[in-house]
Amino acid sequence: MPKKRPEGIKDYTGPAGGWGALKAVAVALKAQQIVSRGAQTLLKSNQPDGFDCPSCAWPDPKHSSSFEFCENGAKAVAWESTARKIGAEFFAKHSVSDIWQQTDHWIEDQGRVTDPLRYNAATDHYEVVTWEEAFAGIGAGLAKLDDPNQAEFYTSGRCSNEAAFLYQLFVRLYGTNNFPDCSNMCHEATSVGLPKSIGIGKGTVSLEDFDHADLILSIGHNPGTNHPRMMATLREVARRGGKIVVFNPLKERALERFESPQSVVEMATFAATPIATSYLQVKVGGDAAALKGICKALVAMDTAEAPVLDHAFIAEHTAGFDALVADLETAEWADIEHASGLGRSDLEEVARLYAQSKATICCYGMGITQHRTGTSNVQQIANLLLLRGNMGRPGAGICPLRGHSNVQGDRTVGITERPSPLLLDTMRDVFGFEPPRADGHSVVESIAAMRDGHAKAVVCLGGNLAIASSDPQACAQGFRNMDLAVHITTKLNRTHLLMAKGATYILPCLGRTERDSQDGGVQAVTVEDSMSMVHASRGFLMPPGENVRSEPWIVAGIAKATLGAKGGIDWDGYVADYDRIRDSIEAVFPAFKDYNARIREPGGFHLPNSAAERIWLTDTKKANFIVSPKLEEDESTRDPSVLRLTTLRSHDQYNTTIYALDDRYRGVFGRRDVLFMNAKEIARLGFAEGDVIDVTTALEFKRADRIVQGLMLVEHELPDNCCASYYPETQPLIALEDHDPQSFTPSYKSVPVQIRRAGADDGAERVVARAGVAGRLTSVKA
Ligand SMILES: Nc1nc2c(c(=O)[nH]1)N[C@H]1C(S)=C(S)[C@@H](COP(=O)(O)OP(=O)(O)OC[C@H]3O[C@@H](n4cnc5c(=O)[nH]c(N)nc54)[C@H](O)[C@@H]3O)O[C@H]1N2
Ligand SMILES: Nc1nc2c(c(=O)[nH]1)N[C@H]1C(S)=C(S)[C@@H](COP(=O)(O)OP(=O)(O)OC[C@H]3O[C@@H](n4cnc5c(=O)[nH]c(N)nc54)[C@H](O)[C@@H]3O)O[C@H]1N2
Ligand SMILES: [Mo]
Repeated sequence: MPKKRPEGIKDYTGPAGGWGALKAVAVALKAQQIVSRGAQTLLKSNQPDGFDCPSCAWPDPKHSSSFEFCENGAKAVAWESTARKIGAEFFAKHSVSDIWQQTDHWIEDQGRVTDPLRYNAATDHYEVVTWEEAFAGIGAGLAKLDDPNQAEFYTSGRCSNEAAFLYQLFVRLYGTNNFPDCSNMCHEATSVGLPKSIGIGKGTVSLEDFDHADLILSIGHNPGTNHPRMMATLREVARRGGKIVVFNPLKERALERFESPQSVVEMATFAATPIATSYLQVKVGGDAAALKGICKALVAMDTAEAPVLDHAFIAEHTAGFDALVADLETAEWADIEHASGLGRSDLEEVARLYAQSKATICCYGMGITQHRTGTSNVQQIANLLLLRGNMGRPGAGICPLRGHSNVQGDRTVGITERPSPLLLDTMRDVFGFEPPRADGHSVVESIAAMRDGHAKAVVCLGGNLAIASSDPQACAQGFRNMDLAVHITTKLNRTHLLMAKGATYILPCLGRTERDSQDGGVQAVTVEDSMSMVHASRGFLMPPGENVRSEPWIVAGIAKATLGAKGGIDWDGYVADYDRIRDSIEAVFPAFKDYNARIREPGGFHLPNSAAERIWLTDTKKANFIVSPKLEEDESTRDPSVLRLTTLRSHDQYNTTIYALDDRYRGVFGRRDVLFMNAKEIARLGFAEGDVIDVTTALEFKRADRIVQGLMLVEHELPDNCCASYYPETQPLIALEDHDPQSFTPSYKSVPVQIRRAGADDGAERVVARAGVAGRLTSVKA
């Protein structure tokens, strides 16, 4: 008899994709009341003449079929092009304290913001103001700071190259490099780690390489949910006999079996394609050890008679090989097995598969980067690929799965808190001013500066910074300390409810799907995908209101109000015709040669990638093998009550945006208040599935308010000593100081925690408390 599961928990036995995905698209469109408008919108996404899907950064195939959208892309588009709107009436009716009491899902679901707003502390309401009033207030607030370094300028990765470039120009003219950016919480380990290894902080493969790879190593990412269009690529690899080896503590359904919603045959026959050849359930945070084990096994297999390493490549193209081998030789198998949770024979088998593969691609995501060892994890992936020359040839290379649809482009056009001297010199030469030279703040450093009273103003170009960052206690304090907070946004979210002690403004902007008309006519913007392809994106839906403006227009408005004539920039000229912004981008970044001409070609163009051409822009002018630190001792082995928590996205969310409370492939419906653990571990700690527990931070960062209350234990296949839960509900457990020291990426995916029994379940609505941020995040019973 099947075991009885707690409320909202079911066994999910089907493949990923399939009819469930199509049904979910219909439900998402209906919920946003845009059935006919939405269907038409979707047909334009990721088409040569359409808009770039705002959901993920997976590239578009050469010949976009009219099906080049996916379930989660559809949800993102539906969420943006919703018919619901909030303007003066909504904000007159609801005080900020009232809105605060609502769930995050409710807050965003109210619809698109249609007017500029300023908070009135006397009434506790946001009130509609004119754009002139908003710009005047913001400009005066920024201009009066003693030191420009007291302002923080956040960017979330949905913003276009054009908006990002104007933003960095404005901020550098203003006088700071404080550019906290969502990539600081995401692929910063890639941006910091890979330049030292291979001389460029980006992936080296293109989509065509997947047609030529024998082996795909897929580490720490969940494409069925987060990059669904990638599933078509993995399915093709699997169907032509390519091997796919997965490293993931959770059994993610799409990586096991996938049914293509675009394949008539699979849909009609329910015949899913098996994806993973082997599925290794590495311990949370155990990848460093696993990668070391594979490298060690590979080096041990290499003999003069039967070499498995690419010695010619190593000699010609790399540095540091001997030091790497020496380190691998000293690593003990017992330590590797213990830290990775995987057996030596399994890792040796992966090494064998790898040795047999003529061309290998390694794909990875947040399971690799969001650890204290994030940067060295990325470098170890590079080591593994370099050992067999799998870099810069067809079918081979490194493939970081980027997050936001233009997070890579924002970086390329200058959003960086640690700018190179070359970037600053070129900015000086092109624009005739001396940009600030000192490094600025990343996200963790910005939040600390805000919390500790060093920062006085914050401007957020998109995103939901206070909820996306670790340590909501620090974030809430930080935002409330501000003299000025400005949010450029499509929708309302909880960060906008953390009122500055001075002024708080919300400025409503257009989304990707919408027509952007300026004096020079209808404009297109450009974005760069995960594989360095730059292409145009043109929205066509009518904006949700006449007061909603484009991001470049808003950035230029703030710049004019703050800087006046300083710098002599023709902001209005830029806004009238975005071709002029692109001309300036090209002037600063020569890789964008003939930018305006080339984005008019269908599909856009590819930015040069030095490592893909085996040009190594490193200190040694070679690709560097970088020895990883000694295997970190797993604290939980010293204290068996300590578990390692990893924080995940559900299938129904986009980062902090919760579309709905289901996580279909993991069998969770109508709730997010769960902690996944394996059945044996639940029993070992004296609990049963369905028990309600509180989770606290353990070890170094333990603190009384680092607690999340009222989570329900759910059995899920996970390694021992590990547990998993949803982001952002578990944010209060993660200390701001718990991050990778090299890249400052928060350690979102290995948080030491303990669990204890919560109050008895009385059937009342349970709330996931956010310590220090009174109010609820996601109520359980919708
Ligand atoms: N629909 C949708 N699409 C998205 C997003 C979204 O929220 N929703 N977010 C976008 C953004 S910004 C990003 S960065 C990407 C994120 O895309 P992913 O990188 O796929 O993100 P996550 O869901 O955080 O988790 C990744 C996987 O890592 C595994 N994992 C957890 N800890 C470990 C570990 O220690 N080792 C290993 N090997 N694996 C581990 C988890 O089980 C999970 O399967 O997706 C982008 N696309
Ligand atoms: N515990 C834990 N924390 C994490 C992660 C994790 O895996 N675990 N992942 C991290 C990662 S990878 C990332 S990238 C960050 C995400 O951090 P952010 O990028 O800051 O967060 P999002 O939730 O993507 O931001 C959503 C908000 O963006 C606004 N928005 C949407 N579209 C637009 C637009 O077109 N223009 C503008 N101006 N605004 C828009 C809306 O107000 C929406 O509420 O979170 C990080 N936090
Ligand atoms: Mo991300």
